[in-house]
Amino acid sequence: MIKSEICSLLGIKYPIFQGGMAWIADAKLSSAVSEAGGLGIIASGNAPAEYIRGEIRKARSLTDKPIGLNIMLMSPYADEIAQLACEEKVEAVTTGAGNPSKYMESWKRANIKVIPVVPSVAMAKLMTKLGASALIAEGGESGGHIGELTTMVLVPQIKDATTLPVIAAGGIADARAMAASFMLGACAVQMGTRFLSAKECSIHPNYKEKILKATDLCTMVTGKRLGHPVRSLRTPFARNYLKQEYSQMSDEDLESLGNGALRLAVQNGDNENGCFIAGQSAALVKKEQTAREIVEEVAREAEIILKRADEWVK
Ligand code: TUI
Repeated sequence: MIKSEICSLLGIKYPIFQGGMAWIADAKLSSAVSEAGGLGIIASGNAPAEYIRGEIRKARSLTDKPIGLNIMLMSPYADEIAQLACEEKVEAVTTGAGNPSKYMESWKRANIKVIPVVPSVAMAKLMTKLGASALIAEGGESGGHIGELTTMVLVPQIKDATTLPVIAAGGIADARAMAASFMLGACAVQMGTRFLSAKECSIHPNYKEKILKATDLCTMVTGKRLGHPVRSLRTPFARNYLKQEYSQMSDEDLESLGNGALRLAVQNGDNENGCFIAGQSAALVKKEQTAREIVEEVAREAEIILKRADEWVK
């Protein structure tokens, strides 16, 4: 079985995380992934703390396996949710879209494993110094808010910059990418887009259909003008947003154009006004499966690929 240091660190069977996707990664999806032996992660996104508390408790009622909480650091509720993680004693906190330094001590005191997303070597060194338990190296192939570098170049650089376990993310939706990640020095992977196809993922059917039909050039990046690039499916919303970035529209109006668009995609399946966040690996997601089928298939096939690796060298 494919195993690594992350499994003993977190008490999970397979070295597979489910990404903390805002509005999407709820109690149902995350508990299904954890039950299957991966690490299910509840996403806080921009949601209020009490809503997240409810999701954590619901997940606890559905699984007794470890669960993670992703804290989106640009959220207006980030302080409260950081505190909530301690109160609810989640096993692991992952962070995104910012620097979690000011929370690290309190999480460590609460015995929570802290696993930040690090988009650069400098951030990896800082998080290592401040006592993170592991690091997620997320390349720009991923969906949502992205950094500058690709997974292929980021993972080995982060690996060289830290002694901590490294989790690869961005562009990973199947066993081949998992095996490749291990070759780059990672000891686990995080998949977001692949789990959008999970039966337990409660996104609108229009969203799921778009993922299953996605092809190679189906995603694009918007938001560069405001300094927060976001990868999503190439839809009328994304095309229009990009057009407005090159128009005279004020920064404030541009920002409000994006507000609520992800929620419209997730809950209403709004093909015109929704922002359908997805990574470049959407084109590799072919069918709907249970979270268990996804976790077990990716783990089993990655093991086969890695075992065969010696056949390539004569
Ligand atoms: O966070 C993500 N993905 C996300 S967050 C999100 S919600 C959002 N929507 C619009 C604009 C911004 C956010 C949707 N998808 N992935 C992890 C990630 N973290 N990617 C990049 C980063 C990151 C960037 C800068 C982590 C740390 C960082 O540090 C900068 C600093 O403060 O030094």
